[in-house]
Amino acid sequence: MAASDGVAGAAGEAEREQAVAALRTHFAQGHLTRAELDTRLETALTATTRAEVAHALRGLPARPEDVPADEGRADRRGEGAMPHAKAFGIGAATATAGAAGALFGLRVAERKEAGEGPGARPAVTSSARAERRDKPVRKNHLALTKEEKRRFVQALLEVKRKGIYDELVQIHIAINGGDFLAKEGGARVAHISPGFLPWHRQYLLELENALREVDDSVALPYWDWTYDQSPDSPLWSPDFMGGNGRPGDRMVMDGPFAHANGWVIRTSALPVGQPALNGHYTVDDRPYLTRDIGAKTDRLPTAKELADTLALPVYDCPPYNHESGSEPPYRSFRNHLEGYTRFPWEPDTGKLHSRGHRWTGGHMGYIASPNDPVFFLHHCFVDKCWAMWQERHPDVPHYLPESETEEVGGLHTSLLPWHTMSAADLIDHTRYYTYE
Ligand SMILES: [Cu+2]
Repeated sequence: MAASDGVAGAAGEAEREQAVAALRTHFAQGHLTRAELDTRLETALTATTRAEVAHALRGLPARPEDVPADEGRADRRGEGAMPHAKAFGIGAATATAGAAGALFGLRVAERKEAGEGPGARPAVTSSARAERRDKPVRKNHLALTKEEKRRFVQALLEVKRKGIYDELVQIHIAINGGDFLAKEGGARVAHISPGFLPWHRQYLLELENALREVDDSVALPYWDWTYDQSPDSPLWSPDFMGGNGRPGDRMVMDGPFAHANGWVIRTSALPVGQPALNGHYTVDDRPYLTRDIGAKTDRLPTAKELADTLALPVYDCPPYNHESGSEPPYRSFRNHLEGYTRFPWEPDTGKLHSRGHRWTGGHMGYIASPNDPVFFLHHCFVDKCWAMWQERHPDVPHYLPESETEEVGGLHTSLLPWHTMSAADLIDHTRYYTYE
């Protein structure tokens, strides 16, 4: 054991942890590539002298901005010290968190760590690049010019062609499957948990970064369903998302994401058993995108639903699941936005985020929802809602719980399967992009 008792030249746990925290921040800020980060982390974690710690930090500014004091503790994968990480078996098991992960034999995180396969690209692992260039400005899709829409669609098609898009779909299936399996107890990362907002923020960044590798003029647009509610909206036009599925098999027939125009679904899953969100799935091998607009619910979320939810002054509360904030004083902005609970004056559950998925239907209705590119416009608005809520409640914690529990991540828990950022890194979206 290296001593931290003042022996000249020896490095203790505290120094190592500080170095790890600093390296992660430098990585998040784009000063290091993923490969450089890994090499330097190795050096920092095994350092027994201060000289070795210094070597891990060579050539970097002495004080990176915004290093949370205990960030280093958050992400020491492989040590099994964090109950949350342990619940997932650490590392490779990250992407096999649930039945769906096992079903698809996913080893996404493992491949990334081994540095092989498409997952090894830095582009999919950080928002670093986005921060180095001009930050994207995310706009309502209704405000995009024809040319902006064309570039967004072209970049999406290229990201799909490269395999990155389907890799993101797989990640969602694996993580979401595990989350639903753990609905009534167990570790949840990105759904039915406070991680819902930070996790999807990183997920969207992963796509946006990949899009900007193709065309750095592109930013994710959003769909504000509080008023943009018509199936005749330009959202669903053939030059953008394409329209509803046809009667019968619900196949989307027009636009860039129609099967006939080349958009092929490569990884999908269908729920098995009851209730529908029980975490059990079977392979869905239909190669075409489906939509069933208005079939499961005939209305989209309303401005009043959103206003009532934005008024809630607490991010989330125990038990940090689908029941959080169900009772007065409704202390869960997260759960009301995610849509698993409701106010007594609201007619039914499945509001806001959930309702956007259900109203669109087809692929959007279950864990393989990112197969439909409108997923990203929908979640981009959900993400904006988190930013609007923060602006409205500047003096409360913008993520809770601060410390992780057996079931959900804390402020500094690194998010699976990437292991590159925590909620703390993601709270301030203006580090990465802005909303217009
Ligand atoms: Cu999701």
